[in-house]
Order: sequence, then C-alpha cells, then structure tokens
Amino acid sequence: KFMENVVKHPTFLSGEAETTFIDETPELFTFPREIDTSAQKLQYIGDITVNGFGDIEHHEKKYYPENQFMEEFKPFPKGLVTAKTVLDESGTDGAVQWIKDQKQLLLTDTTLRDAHQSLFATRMRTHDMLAIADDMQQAMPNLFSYEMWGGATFDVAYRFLVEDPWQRLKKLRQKLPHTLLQMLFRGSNAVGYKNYPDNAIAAFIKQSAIDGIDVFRIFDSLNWVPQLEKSIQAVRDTGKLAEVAICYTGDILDPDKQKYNLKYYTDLAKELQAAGAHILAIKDMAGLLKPEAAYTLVSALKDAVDLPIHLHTHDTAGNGVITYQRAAAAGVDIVDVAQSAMSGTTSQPSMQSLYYALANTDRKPDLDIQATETLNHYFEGIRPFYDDFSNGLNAPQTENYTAEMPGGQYSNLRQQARAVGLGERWEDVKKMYRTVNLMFGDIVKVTPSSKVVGDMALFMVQHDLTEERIYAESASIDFPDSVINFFMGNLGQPVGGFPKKLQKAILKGKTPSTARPGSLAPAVDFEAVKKELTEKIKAEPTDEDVLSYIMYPDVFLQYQDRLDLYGDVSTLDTPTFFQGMRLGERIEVSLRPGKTLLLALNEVGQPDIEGNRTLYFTVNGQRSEVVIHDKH
Ligand code: 3PY
Ligand code: ZN
Repeated sequence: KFMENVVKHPTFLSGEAETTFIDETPELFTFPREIDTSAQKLQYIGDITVNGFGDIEHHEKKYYPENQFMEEFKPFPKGLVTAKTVLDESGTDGAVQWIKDQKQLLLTDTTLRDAHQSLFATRMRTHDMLAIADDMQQAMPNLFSYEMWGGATFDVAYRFLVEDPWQRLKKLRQKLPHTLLQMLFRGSNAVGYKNYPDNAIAAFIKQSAIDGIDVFRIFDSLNWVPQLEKSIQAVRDTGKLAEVAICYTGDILDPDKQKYNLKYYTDLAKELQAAGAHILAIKDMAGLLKPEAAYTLVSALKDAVDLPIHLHTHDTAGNGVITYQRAAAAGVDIVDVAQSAMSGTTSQPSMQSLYYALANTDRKPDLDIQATETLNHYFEGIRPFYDDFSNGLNAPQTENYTAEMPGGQYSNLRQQARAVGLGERWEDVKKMYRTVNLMFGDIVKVTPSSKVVGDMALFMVQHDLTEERIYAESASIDFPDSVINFFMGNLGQPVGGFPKKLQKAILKGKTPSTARPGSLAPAVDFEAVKKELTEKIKAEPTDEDVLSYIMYPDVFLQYQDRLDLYGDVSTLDTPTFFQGMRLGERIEVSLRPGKTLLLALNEVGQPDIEGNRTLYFTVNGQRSEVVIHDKH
C-alpha cells in the first residue's frame, strides 16, 4: 500500500521527489482502513467467547426470550408543531416563548442517556437504540426532547462499546428528525473529567450542534459560574438552546442543611440568566429534591427569573413522581422521565407513571399513553442484556438522602468498587462517601467533583483510613491524583472555598490556584493535533476524531486499535457482543448493508501449551477457524 501511495503521488509523478520526499509527505502513510472481514468478526466473537467481556465475571451465554418487537405505530402526524420545528423555524427566542406558552407539562425522555448511565453503567449500545428509534419518533411525537448524548456516554462508547459516539449522534439525528436532541455537557469539563482549554470547548460544542444537538444542558460540578460562561456563549453562537443547570444538593427545607439554602439557588439562577441561559435546569443528580422542597424551589425560581424551568431528578429514594407532581403544581415547564422499563431507582421516574399521576389535571402531558405502554415492551425486552452491568437495585434507596450519591455515579462506582476487590464492602463505601463529602466541606457532587469524592472514599476504605488518620499521617499518604488535582483548584472553586486544613494536608506544600483553569490553559492548535493524530492512526482523521482525541487521547487510540483488529462490531447483536457464542449456536451478523454472515460455533479446542485455543466456526457454510489466547 505504501509503494502504491508513493508511485501515485503527484510529486513523485512529476519527477521532483528528493530524498526528503518521504519525510515531507505524511499522507503517504495514510491507508484506507481494511474493510470489515468475517475474520475480524470471528476474532472478536472468539475473544469474548473464550475470555469474556472486560471486567465482567466470565459466564456461559445466557438464554433470552426472543425479542420479537414488531409493533406498528401511527405515522408521524404531518405538519405537527413540535419544540424542534419551532426552534428550527423561529430560533431560540421563538422556542423559549413556545415553551412558556405550553399549558401541559413537557417531557424529556432520558432513556437513551441518563437512564442507562444510571441503571447499567452507560452500556446501552447504539444497535439497541437504532432498532427502536423510528418507533420512538412515531409513538411519542410530542416530546420536548430526547436526552441521548453527553455525560458518560461519550467515553464509554469508545472505551467499552467499541463505538464512535459521533456516529450514534448522527444516526439518531436521522431517525428522530422531529424532536429536539439534548445532550449533557459538563461546562469546562466538556464530556470529560478534567478541565479543557476554552477553544476546545467551543469547537466541541460547534461540532455537536452541526452533527445534531439542539439543546445543551450545561452544568459545572461545583456550581461555579465562571466555569460555565464560555460554554453558554459557544452554544448561543451556534443558534441552539443553552439550558444551564443549577446542581441541587442538600435540602432547602432542612434547617440543619442551610449551606445551600433557597437564597443560594435563587441568586445562582439570576447569575445564570445574566450569563445567557435560555432555559434554567434544576439538576437534581442525586434525587435529593423532596416534593415540598420542589414546590418551594420552583415557585421561588419562577419569581426570581424569567426563564422556562426544566427539572431533572433521579428516583433513587423513590419519591420522584411526587416531586414532579409538586413541581408541576408550582409551574415547572419540562421534566425528565424514562420509559418505565428503564426507570426507577437511580434512573429517572417513569414516564408512564407520571402520566397517570397527572391524568385529569391541567398539567397532563400530551402523550399517547397506549402507544408508550407498547413502546415500553421493547425496553423490557432488551434490559436483561445489560444485567451484568446493573446497579443491583430493585428497591428505593432512602439512605441516599444521606449519602447524596448521584444516580449516574451509583452503578459506576459500584462497578469500580468490584474492580478493586471492594464489592463486598459496598455499604462501607457509601458511608465513606458521606464522610468524605463532609471532610471536603459539603461540596456539590456531580461529575467530575463526585468522582473525586468517590475516588477518595474507595481509597480510604481500601486502606482502612479514617478521617483522623488522614490528618495524622498525611505526610506518608499517596493521595489519589484526582483528589490532589481537585485541591489544587484545577476543577474550579467549591462554594465557600476549600477546607484549609485538609487542603494543606493533601497538597503537602504545593500552592493551589484560584484562577479559572481555562484562563491558564494554552489554546489547542487543531492543525498540529490533526497532524499528530494522522501520524498515529495512519489515516486522515475527521474533525470529530480530532475532538475526541483532544478529550481522550489514550482512549481514542485504543479504540482505533480495536477497530483495526475487529472491524466494526457495532452490528453484532447485544448478547453476542457482551457474551460471545454458545457451542452449537447459530447467529446472523450483518457485515455491511446487503452482506450478512451466518455464523455457527461448532467446537472450542483445548488450550495448547501456550494457552491458545482454536475455535471452529462455519461462516455461510464454509469452515473457518480462529486462534484465541485464553487469558484465564
Ligand atoms: C454526568 O455528568 O455524566 C452526569 O450524569 C451528571 O449527573
Ligand atoms: Zn442525571
């Protein structure tokens, strides 16, 4: 391929090629990716069959009832006015006015983002989304939006699902043309866990808008407004909706928890309005907003600002629907719900339950309830595929009113605890999470600040550390990097500042910063990054690839390596993707449009002296083998 590139290069053809020709022409080294082959698919399936998926305990593939979701829905009503058509035709001002004019409670469906992030560690695959997206569009034509991107979905797609998240966005955009698509954006932390330079933030937002995002829910993990301003402006520059979040913590009605009182939230809302928010979100990431507090808060915010209010909660403690009902009574404009089969516990409250709770009131959502009940069966069918990643909860967790752990963190931290051998000590980890929060000065906890609290809690449980020992022995303790980074001020400033004694103990003489981290970060040179990435992947990257590489260099390169090894595995059915194949099983795999493989696994050989096993398949009737190293 290299020689072919050389002899076809214009400089070479012109006869001007000198000895530096090869050094100066990096494009010679960019080769088109090999198209998918059945050998690549066998490599993937063989590896999962023999070694299992990631850090999930290896088990025999489970049997699932055949998912025969073949329901038909009414076609999308022609000419229907939706929030999306209003935004496209009348811009952000028109959309904001339209929201304010609605009497019914508007709904955002989080099934494709926060629900699975909170229930099974963000593992829902694009394959399972695309299979139902047309039906979702038809069954729920009147939704305000789908939250379907951002948060943890971005890195999990690359890291664990061998998928390109931008493709998910573009494909869902095609299938959901009439509904706003919404993403969760972590302000200066974008879709990552650290601070990124301002121009990287702006470029990421611009590309996301081009590829299909209409509503950006922007938050800062410490509610520090300087960390939000650049993102708000960047979204406004795209002509899309900047929905800016107050992250809710504590309890405004509890006299003992007045660090975050009503005045704190109304003052913050005014600042966010002044910073350019089109919509105000109340982001109750841990499900701490109790029903009467919701009534009080929404009423006060309605008085304080002139913005539509969008409420997001998690049903961790089981009171989510009542919270929404009281918020609706106070005039909240939009709330976040998930399909019943994907709702409850650490996820959002159920869309269907909320509908019935508000039936026969003037806030009843405009929903074809029978159609959504039918649609929900699809999610009932696929949810068991993800049981290996489950949060393990089947009942409300009222203790979370004390632990204050965000829903999106719960299943991830549990998974992290298992990975470091603390699976059995989960109760201790939760208790320690609360202790660490108080040690840190009772901070707002949401990604990435919640991750810092989680890392410290795991660290303390793992090393049997108490608060007293942290102070007494700090000189000899190697604190987790994320904790040092936080106390250096690299995620911004927490409400009320850092606790000085602990900060000193953790930083061991280093000087923390109080500047906005983005004001210190050098701007990204996109051309230089593109060149570097071209050399690394030996192919021309897309603009999206460059942004992903800026966010997650190692994760992105590992994804590229796996793509080279396995080809596009996004077309595998989900049980096969996570659990491989059973002996004697037959499956169909779509290789590319119009090309399907019929695979059968006939035999798994014994490991040879080096631990390699040969797997014997039939592929479209032809015998085929693959050798897999058994890692056990
Ligand atoms: C995320 O940032 O991923 C969250 O879901 C925060 O709640
Ligand atoms: Zn959430």
